[in-house]
Amino acid sequence: MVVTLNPKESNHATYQTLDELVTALSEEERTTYSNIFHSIKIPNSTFEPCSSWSNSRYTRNCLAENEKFELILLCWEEGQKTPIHDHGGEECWVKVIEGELRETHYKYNEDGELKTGKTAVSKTDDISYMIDFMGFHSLENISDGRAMSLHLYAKPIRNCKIFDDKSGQFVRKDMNYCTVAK
Ligand code: CSS
Ligand code: FE2
Repeated sequence: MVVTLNPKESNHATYQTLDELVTALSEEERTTYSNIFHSIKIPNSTFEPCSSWSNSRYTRNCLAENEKFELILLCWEEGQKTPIHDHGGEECWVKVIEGELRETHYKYNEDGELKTGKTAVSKTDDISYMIDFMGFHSLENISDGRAMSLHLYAKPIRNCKIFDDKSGQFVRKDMNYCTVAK
């Protein structure tokens, strides 16, 4: 961890390696996670050895996981997207490492119909936040090529609700990792 003195904000810490980030998240309370996640200064090259790619779906690569949080690298081929989903009651921060993601929000209206809400585009280094009371969302890689994003979930998301296009209903699904960092 590097502590720099900034005239506006003294003792502002930045996290320059995955080890520093994981140590901070392990030691600190969840209320500080937003600050920590906004203070990440890890070079993109750090994430390349942790990446994996599939033509059939985006991959979920576990960088760290314990009872407090999980830190996952998502690797997206061009055009890949998530189904509409919730976050199993947990908090979710997403930082774009490389590329551009479009987020679309969904909510039920008073008639029980699932409606599209706001959309937002996140570019490299942008951070977004999601929690179940904000509704459901989906993410899509809209880059001309691959994208990578870093996801912090607190606590870990063991299962979540995924929208099933065929039945038009949400179904609860267990979450899996494609790779696990040693
Ligand atoms: N929740 C999805 C990614 S969008 S936040 C997942 O972990 O697969
Ligand atoms: Fe999500």
